[in-house]
Amino acid sequence: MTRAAKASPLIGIVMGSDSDWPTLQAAAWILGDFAVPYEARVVSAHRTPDLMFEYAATARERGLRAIIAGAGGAAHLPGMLAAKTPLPVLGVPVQSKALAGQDSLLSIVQMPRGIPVATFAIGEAGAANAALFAVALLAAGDAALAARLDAFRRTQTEKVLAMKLALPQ
Ligand code: RP5
Repeated sequence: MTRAAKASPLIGIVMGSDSDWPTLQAAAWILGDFAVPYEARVVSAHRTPDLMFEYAATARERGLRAIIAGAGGAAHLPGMLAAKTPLPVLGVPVQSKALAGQDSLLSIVQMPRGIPVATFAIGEAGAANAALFAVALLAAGDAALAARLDAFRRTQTEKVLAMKLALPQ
């Protein structure tokens, strides 16, 4: 376990099944890189509804500042967590087998007015971006973290500027 995963967590990463972990791991890697303490747990809206309620209802008092929630199929987890916590919930649609994650995306994004869920792209890119969004939320009150986010973005820019294309001979 990384140092960021051991310290008192600021970000909760939850998912409906361990089969979602290969996707949600992309969020954990980013938070680890930024040294943001997080926890990662399986909490299913459909199969452990009481645990889901308890997780959401106690998240703020446990010190979490945001929850990244990933699920696939009829993906109620992010919306139901948001219904039970005032913390920002960042929803990650996991790519499902039947509908390639379109079902997950639409289930998460179409929240009725009043209970928002910030919805990210399907799959690993969405998980990574949800973590970067969480970093940005925390960075608003943490100058050192803001500097790390600036550095990350500078590095990304430099990598793109250095890209060379092999032209056909
Ligand atoms: C959802 O059902 C999970 O989020 C997962 O994406 C999907 C399939 O779950 P498993 O059958 O792999 O456990 O609740």
